[in-house]
Amino acid sequence: MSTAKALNHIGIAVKSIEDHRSFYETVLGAEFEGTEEVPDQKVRVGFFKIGDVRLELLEPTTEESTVAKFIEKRGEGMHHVAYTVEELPSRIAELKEKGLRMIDETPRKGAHGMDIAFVHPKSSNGVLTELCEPANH
Ligand code: CMX
Repeated sequence: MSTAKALNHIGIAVKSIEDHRSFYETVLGAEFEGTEEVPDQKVRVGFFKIGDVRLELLEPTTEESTVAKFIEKRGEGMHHVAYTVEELPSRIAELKEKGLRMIDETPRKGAHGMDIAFVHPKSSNGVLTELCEPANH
C-alpha cells in the first residue's frame, strides 16, 4: 500500500496572515476559506484553496510556537508539505520500521479536525513532512 494518496496542503510560515492574504487571493486567485486556531500547535491557520490542494498560511500565536522559532531562524516561507494518508497509525508504524524519525509517534489533532503526524525534516530530505488523515474516515 502506498503511503501518500494525494498532496493535501502546503504550509507557509508568515508573521501575519492578513498581510499576505492579498497575494494568494488577488494575485493567484485562490479561494480564501477562513482561519482556524490550532491551540495544540500554537498557530492560527489561514486556508486558501486552489483546485484540490490547500495552501495553509501559518501565523504563530505565541513566541514559543515552533513556527515563531522557524521564522526567527529562517524567515517567512515554505514550512511543510502535507500528504493525505489512510490508516495513519499503521503508516506511522511503517515509517518507523523503515527507520524514519517521527516527530509524532501517535496521531494528534490538526486543523479541519484531521489526524496528523509529522516526520522530522532530517528524515525527509530537509522538508518537514506531515501525514494527515481527514476527519470522518
Ligand atoms: N523545514 C525544514 N527544516 C526545518 C524546519 C522546517 N519547517 N524546522 C526546523 N528545521 C530544521 C532546522 O533548520 C534545524 O536544522 P539544522 O540542525 O541543520 O540547523 C533542525 O530542523 C532542528 O530545528 P530547530 O530549529 O532546532 O527546531 P526544533 O528542533 O525546535 O524543531 C521541528 C524543529 C521540525 C522538530 C519542529 O518545528 C516540529 O516539531 N514541527 C512539527 C510541528 C509543526 O511544525 N507545527 C506547526 C504546523 C501546524 C499545522 O500545520 O497544523
